[in-house]
Amino acid sequence: MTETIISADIVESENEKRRAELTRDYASLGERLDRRGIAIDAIRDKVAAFKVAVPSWGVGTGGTRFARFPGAGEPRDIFDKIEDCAVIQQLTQATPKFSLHIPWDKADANRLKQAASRFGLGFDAMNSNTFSDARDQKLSYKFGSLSHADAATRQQAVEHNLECIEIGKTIGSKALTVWIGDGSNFPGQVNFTRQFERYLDAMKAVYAELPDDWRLFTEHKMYEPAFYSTVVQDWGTNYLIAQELGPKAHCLVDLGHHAPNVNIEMIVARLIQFGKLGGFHFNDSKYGDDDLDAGSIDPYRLFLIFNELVDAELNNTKGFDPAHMLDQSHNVTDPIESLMLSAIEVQRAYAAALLVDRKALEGFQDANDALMATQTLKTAYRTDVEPILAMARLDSGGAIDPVAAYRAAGYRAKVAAERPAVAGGSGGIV
Ligand SMILES: [Mn+2]
Repeated sequence: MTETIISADIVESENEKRRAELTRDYASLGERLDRRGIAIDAIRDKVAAFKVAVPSWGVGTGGTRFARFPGAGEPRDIFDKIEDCAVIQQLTQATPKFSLHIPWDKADANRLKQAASRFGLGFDAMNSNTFSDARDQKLSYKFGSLSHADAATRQQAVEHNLECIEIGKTIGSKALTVWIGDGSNFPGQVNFTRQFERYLDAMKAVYAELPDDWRLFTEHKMYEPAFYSTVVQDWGTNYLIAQELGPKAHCLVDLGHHAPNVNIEMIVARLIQFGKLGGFHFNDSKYGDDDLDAGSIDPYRLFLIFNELVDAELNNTKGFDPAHMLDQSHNVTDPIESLMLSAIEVQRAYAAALLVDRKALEGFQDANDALMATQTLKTAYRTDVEPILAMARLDSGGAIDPVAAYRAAGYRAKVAAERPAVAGGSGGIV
């Protein structure tokens, strides 16, 4: 029996307030979907089975390069973070796994395992960090890590990634995500080719130690912290890396890591087609790597990405098994509330994409009927799938309205009293 943090009575009484309306809304939507030849229960079951991992660094308040304004009751260490993740899972039933960041979350592996299993949580991908210097680190990453000009610094970065794999093996993780900040700030500062060669050599050393049942995710990002050139700057370079390394290497797509207006759904389709889509860091952006809440700026783009994912899922595309993770920075909201709603937004995009009439769409595409083809997508996107999402949560033991239940429980005020504010913390803005 796993423990829960929010009292079951509170969740139940909050659900009771909304159960009758939800039942009616679900029946009404079910009738409308039935007219379109869609069985609502089948969609609900798929949504209930859809999970997205929470980043451990997401439950702390983030910051910008200008300042960080800490929130009340911020987690002080990984064990507080695990409790916050447990709340998110309890109320949404969408996030049974969370992702560790090393060295921020370094702790005794047995304690980590015990703390997670108390709440029935598991560990998602391990995330290494060679984009900042750890306190006791010998060589600095100021001028790069895995692609550094100095062999000893590269070796140190390789060893850090191997350590992440070792920790992950003991706690049951099955993937390593590598994002580096390496690049340059001035034309001429680095030789692009030599720098990338050094990176590939270092990554080959990491890949060589990857267990057979693990996957290696490399994450591209156009710029920042490097402002002139970045070693792993786009999906093309990312694809080259995955090809060079081998079958266990895949590309990770962070939605905020592209130039504005880039057609991310098309990148996703390409990576699927060539068997190299590893997974996602979901978030949203207006200008750059804003790390805003998933679906908060451009929910249609999120839907269009899921349109590609559902297409691959329904086609039983070989090797298609993307990892889903949130990667956001919460500066003005309660991180737990943002992460709950973001997990739901991702499920919403998935649910809506499941409603696309794919046979009709293919017909319109073959007939060059652009207007009806795009309307076919819009019909699915415009469908309010909220009753499906809420019913999936309710059936799984979660909350019909997770934010309402969370607020009714007074969790934030409770932890604010228990967790004195700490300077700095480990809120990430990656
Ligand atoms: Mn990311």
